[in-house]
Amino acid sequence: MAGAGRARGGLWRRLLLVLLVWAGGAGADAGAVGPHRRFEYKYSFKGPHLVQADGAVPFWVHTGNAIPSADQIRITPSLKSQRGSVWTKNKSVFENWEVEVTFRVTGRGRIGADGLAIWYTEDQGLEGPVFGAADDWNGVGVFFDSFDNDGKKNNPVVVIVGNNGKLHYDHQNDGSTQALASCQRDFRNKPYPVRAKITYYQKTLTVLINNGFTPDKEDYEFCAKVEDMMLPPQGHFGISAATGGLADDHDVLSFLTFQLTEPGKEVPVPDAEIPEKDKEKYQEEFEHFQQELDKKKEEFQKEHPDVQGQPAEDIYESVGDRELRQIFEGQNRIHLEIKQLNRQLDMILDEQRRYVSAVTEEIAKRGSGVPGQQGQVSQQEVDTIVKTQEEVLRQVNEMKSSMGETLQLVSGIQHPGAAAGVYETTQHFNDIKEHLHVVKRDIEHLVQRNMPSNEKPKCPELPPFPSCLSTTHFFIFVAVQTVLFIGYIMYRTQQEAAAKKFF
Ligand SMILES: [Ca+2]
Ligand SMILES: [Ca+2]
Repeated sequence: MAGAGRARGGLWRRLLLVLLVWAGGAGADAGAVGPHRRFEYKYSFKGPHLVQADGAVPFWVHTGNAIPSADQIRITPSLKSQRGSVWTKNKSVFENWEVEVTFRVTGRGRIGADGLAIWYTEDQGLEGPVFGAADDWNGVGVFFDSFDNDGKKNNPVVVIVGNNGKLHYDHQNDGSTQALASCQRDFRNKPYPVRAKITYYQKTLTVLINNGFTPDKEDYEFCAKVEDMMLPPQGHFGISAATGGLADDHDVLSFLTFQLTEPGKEVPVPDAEIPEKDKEKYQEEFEHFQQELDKKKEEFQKEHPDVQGQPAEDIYESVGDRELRQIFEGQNRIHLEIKQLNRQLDMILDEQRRYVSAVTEEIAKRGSGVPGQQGQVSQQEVDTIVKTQEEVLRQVNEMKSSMGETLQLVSGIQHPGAAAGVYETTQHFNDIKEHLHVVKRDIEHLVQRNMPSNEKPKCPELPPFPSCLSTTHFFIFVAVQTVLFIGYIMYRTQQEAAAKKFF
């Protein structure tokens, strides 16, 4: 009994701590201009004790091929033609809300299918053809569509589709004909879980995505926004997924719902205490977990009396793990370098803009002043310079967009074996190289044109080309040659005479 008492004490301490954390969060929010944000545990799930002993998720129903476990819900396993979904049991009545969903879409194929959907609908869409959930829904679906049904090479994509209960989802066109907003994001096979933050506040639905490339949980990027969106006043939150001929694992790690209250409006009163029946049930669950944990701990210590602290597999990493880690770290570095390069390009662009505006001002001044003064650059020349400058600006802009695309590409590169990604990156670098060449050429042009024509340095006058042979020199030369020739003949004659005498 002493063990149970300790467990109960632990539980209440933990509950108190959680309440304090929430209260702290609420206090911080109240100080800011933003809405009051309250965690709604009846519309949320999260590991590490996600399921009860009977395999059910408290306050949620799951259908189809969904498999809840302690730390996640596998909405579909990576098998062909699977469908699964999870829905809140109760309808929420929040006028404004926010959900934070953490999930992983993983598969061994370069392409996956079909995708995952986050829902807010009037009724639970327990079974159906729209990413594992029912069609003709009344509410909104945010689709993470992996497979490119319309062949426009624009998947994976995030699409928001609203429905009043009468619309049939246009699966063949990836819902592009019905999309209220969308953004292209690769959410498959990321090193960290992908996070989606969907906010419905003052009739505006906003979707932010953390693409799972860094461990930073708050690294959200804007994806899409729909204004003046009317949603049913009461509805179920849900998440569903489906596979087709191709298949991915669709795993949801957490689904956290918050009720938002506009500043100045009355903050909802906390829920009444947990019903006695539920309380007993959870208490029992908790004690069960606690006992099991203690038992496992004791067993482990008996079996491994010399091991302290962390288990061995956490201390050592395998060769494969290390390689993966190194590749990932390398890619992160590339990512950062390109980001920095992008910033530097921005700075260059700014400088160019300033230069152009300065030149334009100068032209304006000249235009109003006395035209055509000696030693000044002509109007035409300045115009040419401005045009060239504009061309350079355009090129740098193009380069910037190229860099942006490359950045996205690098973010999109997956683990080793993504040959196509690498190929495309190489292509991009080649493109950038070409752009750089164009910019270089333009700058050379610019340098040439910048030099006013009348200031071009003149070559010094060359002295008259010297005539190599004057008449006098010629005669002297001929005379010297003649003397030498005669001398030689005389010498030869003497030698021959001497030789004859000898014989
Ligand atoms: Ca699709
Ligand atoms: Ca498509």
